[in-house]
Amino acid sequence: MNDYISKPQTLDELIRSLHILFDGDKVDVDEVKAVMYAYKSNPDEWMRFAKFDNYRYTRNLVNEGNGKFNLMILCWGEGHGSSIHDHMDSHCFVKILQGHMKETLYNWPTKSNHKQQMSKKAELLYDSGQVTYINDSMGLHQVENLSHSESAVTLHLYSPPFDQCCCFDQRSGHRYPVKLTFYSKFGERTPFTTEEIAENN
Ligand code: CSS
Ligand code: FE2
Repeated sequence: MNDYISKPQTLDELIRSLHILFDGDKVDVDEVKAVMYAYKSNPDEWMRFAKFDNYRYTRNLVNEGNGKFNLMILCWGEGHGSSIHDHMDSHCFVKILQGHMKETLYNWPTKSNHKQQMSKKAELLYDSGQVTYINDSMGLHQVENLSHSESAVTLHLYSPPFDQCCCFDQRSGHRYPVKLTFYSKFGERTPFTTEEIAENN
């Protein structure tokens, strides 16, 4: 990999590198993590995608990765978090662009622990610049901005793309399907639908 691919200087260069890395059939997780890590967050480049909502985190589509991946910016207001969820057998890469995030990892509920509290595997804290990765074989997670005074912005890459996932109730392990929607696409607010109210994890 030459420097042009491995050391993207701007968000556009990062997107170009990701297109190259996802061109084939195989995904080299460490390579993708390293390239996302190498991109130095510059708010001037991603500000136009970072649209916040007062009540919950937003998902803002940045690039469709030639059908191979979805790259999106998630905006987390103070105290906003996701439910416990899976990733539909996709790769999930997350880079913190601004603020801090907490990730709580859970084991999958099994038949034997059915209707019991879900078991925590780990609690991790991430600072701006860091990159993390999860797939379903590693378990489930919940992602939160615990700060009461600072918002957070994260860059997510999912491959292959997916538009629904399963969420889980921590107290019972009960699972329910959730449709995932975009608050904006390519910097433009997506038209409001009433369906949206009950969606997203
Ligand atoms: N999976 C969540 C964010 S945490 S990886 C989502 O895409 O909405
Ligand atoms: Fe996730």
